Amino acid sequence: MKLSKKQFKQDFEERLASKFATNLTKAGHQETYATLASVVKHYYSSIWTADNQYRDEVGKKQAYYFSIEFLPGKLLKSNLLNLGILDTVRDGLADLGIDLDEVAKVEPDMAIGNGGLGRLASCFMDSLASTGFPANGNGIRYRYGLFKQKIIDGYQVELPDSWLDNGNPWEVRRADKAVEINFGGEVWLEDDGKGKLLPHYKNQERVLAVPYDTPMIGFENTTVNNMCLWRSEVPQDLDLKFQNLDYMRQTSMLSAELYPDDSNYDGRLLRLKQEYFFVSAGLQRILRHYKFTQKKDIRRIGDYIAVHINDTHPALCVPEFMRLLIDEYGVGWNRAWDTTVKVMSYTNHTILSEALEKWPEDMVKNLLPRLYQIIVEIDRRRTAELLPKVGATLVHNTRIIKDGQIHMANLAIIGSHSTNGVAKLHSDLLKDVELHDFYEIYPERFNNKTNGIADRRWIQISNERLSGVLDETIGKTWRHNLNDLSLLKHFKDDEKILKQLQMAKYDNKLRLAALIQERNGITVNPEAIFDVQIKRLHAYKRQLLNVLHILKLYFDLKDEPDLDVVPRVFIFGAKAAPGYHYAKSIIKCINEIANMINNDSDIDDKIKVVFLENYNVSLAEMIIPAANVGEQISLASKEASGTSNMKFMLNGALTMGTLDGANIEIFEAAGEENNFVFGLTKDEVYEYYRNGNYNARDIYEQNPIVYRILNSFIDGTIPNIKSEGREIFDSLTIYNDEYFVLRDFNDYVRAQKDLENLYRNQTAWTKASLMNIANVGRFSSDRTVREYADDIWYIKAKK
Ligand code: GLS
Repeated sequence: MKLSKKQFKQDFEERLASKFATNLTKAGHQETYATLASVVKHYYSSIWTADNQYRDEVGKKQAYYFSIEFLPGKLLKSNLLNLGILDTVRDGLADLGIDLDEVAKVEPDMAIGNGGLGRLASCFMDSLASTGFPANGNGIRYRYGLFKQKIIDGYQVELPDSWLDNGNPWEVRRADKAVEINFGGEVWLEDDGKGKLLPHYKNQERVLAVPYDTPMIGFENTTVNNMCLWRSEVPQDLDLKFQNLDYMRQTSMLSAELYPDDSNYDGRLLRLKQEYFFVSAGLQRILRHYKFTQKKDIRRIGDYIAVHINDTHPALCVPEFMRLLIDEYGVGWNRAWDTTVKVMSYTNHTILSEALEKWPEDMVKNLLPRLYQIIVEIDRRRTAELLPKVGATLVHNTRIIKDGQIHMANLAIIGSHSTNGVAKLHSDLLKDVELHDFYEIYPERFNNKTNGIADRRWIQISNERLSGVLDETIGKTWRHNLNDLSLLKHFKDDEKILKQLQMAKYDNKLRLAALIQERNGITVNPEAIFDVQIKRLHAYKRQLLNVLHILKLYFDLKDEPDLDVVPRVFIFGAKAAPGYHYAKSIIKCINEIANMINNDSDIDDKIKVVFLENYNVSLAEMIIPAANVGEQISLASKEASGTSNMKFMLNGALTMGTLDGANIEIFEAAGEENNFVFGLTKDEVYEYYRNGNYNARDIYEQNPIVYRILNSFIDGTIPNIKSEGREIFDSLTIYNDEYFVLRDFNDYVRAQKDLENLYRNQTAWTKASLMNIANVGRFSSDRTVREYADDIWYIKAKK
């Protein structure tokens, strides 16, 4: 949009006066932020309204991304950037004596997601709007987002994330578009007199779902999509006898809290209720909107909408869409089924067995009696149809209802036309191993869509320093098309450009060093290698392997204080699920090891260990631009894709990584020689599984370095970790090291040595860094969403 600085300043001052009855000299940070957001909202509202109008008139097909998590972070700067007014507003505010960066800090992170899965959904939201696709989000407006992490005495303590206390300026409550959701009670079918069976209900629990819409603004275009988040409330016309506190409490509980577990299935009733709540609400709204705007035959709806099931949490989309089509809109079963399969598509985000949702049949039957009937019928018809074609074994292995449980992945695969994984290796594993039986039956449904990242947030906003160097070196087209970063390759031997890249990195390191000083009271040397591992704390991600290596360096230096090492700052950021004891023990150990090393005068500046508490999107935006190295060291086959690996690459960090998830594609793109590859391959891991011949205890007993390191967890070397140290020691030596940490240790140490050697040669290092940046284009989520749009949803971008 076009905006002059003068106009902006006038709008801002007027709004400040009308909204808060105050002026520039008296306004506090909250008032300044709320005023700014309100002005920005005014700017985009007309674009949003116009785009909605356009969609209704043109009636093009739209996609709806159903996700139980989104992780947008802060929206102020990205809205400004996408509207094309970031610089104007920054300058205008500066004229008024206000620092935009300070104002931006006031906004709470919108953290209604756990980790990679939720963040991916938000990257997609940005990219869908920025590439001009009509595609909307659908989720839950949790009153409390992901917990805030405090580190107290080395332990993780969880505090509530009450992010809505000061209001949310971006959202629009649409009470007129509320829908009702029903749970429990009894249902029976009765002939309607014309030979049609219709459901009748008794004693249902009624909940109102109220949508809150947040605009997803495209980058310098006219597209504004909608992220619709549902809040649960008590229906206003509810009989007085139900209007009791208990009922109100229960109802508001539904959208009260995000489940704080990543890649883990939680079998609690409330979670199942949440899943049905946002699925039913979203589908009802879509169908109503279709009826209202298109006025076309409901049986053609498959030509106008695509619904995406993001992981299994929204898999109830399949039976709920069937229910709505059949019971509410009078469509016959066969037509409803064909339409459902045509409309739905599904992404699998993990092969970890603990993440695969299965709900007890009785639970589903009691909570969602009509849906249960429909699921049983889907299963029955499919079994009857497929038995003669593919035989009993395949049918049995792929049934939706098995052993008294409803298998959500099976429901999603069967009820949709597309199942994709999120990186090549992961998609291959789905086809070849994890979902092989499904692949035998529906080979055409399987495909890969390698994840991507919203590059605008992950460089233009978070790394202005590097962005500036790029603009000056290769022009600005990369800001619209990330593939244009490949132009940078021409400069790989240009000393001047390499120097500038180094300086940009150095400045970002200074910024992070200041933050570390402020938050942790630790002084770090900006010349040191900033070696970063930021992600959820999970055993398969192997933060522990990183820790063992740090201990090795520490003991090496204790033995030989004059050892010639390149100084390193090891930086961690990670939340553990509150109930994940082992992960919390690792956090405690990292913090105690940090205390031990940082306060050891023998070590001086050579190693520093920093655990930054409350890792979230905003913190990632500070850390990643300053990283020299990104640790992507999951056990091969376990990390479906990873996406922080792409953010590090974009910001010129080198990857220390295993051949897992999207790392493999990163190494392909940027060259193994420009990164550090180590560890077992997926095939070697599976070979161990087949033979059952891994013996971690042998490594512990036979490798004196490993022996010493592991003993330090239990012999008092590392202070204050009595039970936690024991737990970790036992997991490796007695419980046979589930994630092959000890098996990969030597090769990891070797790769770390290679890394150190390369860092000694700053020109060679920066060249490798440049090659990573230059080859990152394909990891833009603009590319990813285009593939979804073309191959799965069949939607077209606005020209
Ligand atoms: C995850 C995977 O663990 C990540 O590897 C992946 O990048 C992400 C997005 O596809 O999805 N699955 C999950 O349950 N949480 C994740 O972060």
